Amino acid sequence: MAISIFRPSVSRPHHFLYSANSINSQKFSSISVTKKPSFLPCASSDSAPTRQEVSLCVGTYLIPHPNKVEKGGEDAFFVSSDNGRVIAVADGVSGWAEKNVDPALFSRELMANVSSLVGNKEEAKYDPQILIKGAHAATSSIGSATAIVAMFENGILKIASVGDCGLRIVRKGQMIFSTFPQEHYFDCPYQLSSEAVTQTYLDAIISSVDLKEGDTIIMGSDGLFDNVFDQEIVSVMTTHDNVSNAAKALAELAKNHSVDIKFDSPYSLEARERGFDVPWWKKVFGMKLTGGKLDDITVIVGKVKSS
Ligand SMILES: [Mn+2]
Repeated sequence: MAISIFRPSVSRPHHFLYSANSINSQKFSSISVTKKPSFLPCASSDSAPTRQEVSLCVGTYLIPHPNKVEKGGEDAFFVSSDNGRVIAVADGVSGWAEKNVDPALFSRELMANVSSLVGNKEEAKYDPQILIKGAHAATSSIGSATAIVAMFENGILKIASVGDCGLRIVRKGQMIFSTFPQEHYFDCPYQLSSEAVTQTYLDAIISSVDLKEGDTIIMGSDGLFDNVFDQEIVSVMTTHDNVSNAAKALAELAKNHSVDIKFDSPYSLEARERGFDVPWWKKVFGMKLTGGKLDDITVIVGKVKSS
């Protein structure tokens, strides 16, 4: 469906919502078989624009944690049907499994609520923080999740993020924008939760970026950013013009790094900086903590096109 960003919601939205429920319906023959990339075609304006209109082409890819392939992992994401005017990722906090709670329930319901609010609630359509507020309030599952929501409107990307999902923007081979993770301590991110004591939309980091034609947005769960350096993201973006291929290539790079015990990943670098490392007697032999981080990996790539 093609809708210019200056005329959002001209028809009933049919959003693309992905969660483990849908991945369960896919046939998995092995860990390496993943959900096919999804592709939302570019918009083309059918009226004479008063100025150059821009819209997004969006590609997505999700690879579940190797031990969670059967259930589809605990990440969930959302791409609105109007060329990805709204994109979002939620990452269910895995610690809930220790309390016999499926961590995927909260993240999936949160994204389902994002989907219904974008389709139905006027005030939530244009403010990502208000969208997070509404989706969180409507979520009744037990659990918690980190979440990021971005909205593209009139050439401006508005972003709200709670926790350690992330977003990068690449322009002409350079990373020009990056979100920063919020955490209580190492490996414990800010999160939206069923419990009253945790974070809310008020804790979200809010950003706004003017986008130009050709810019690329990379949104993902920490499974991407803990395993792939920003420079690698830039390099994948410069070698893949197609957003679906780019999302798939990034997710597969993250997956490969995540299972490589020798790779000095962003995650292992961060861990060492925080004082986590191999025991002293291993350091004597020149050893250090390395390796990627096994996790669900969600990647959304959006490219700004003139309509
Ligand atoms: Mn994660």
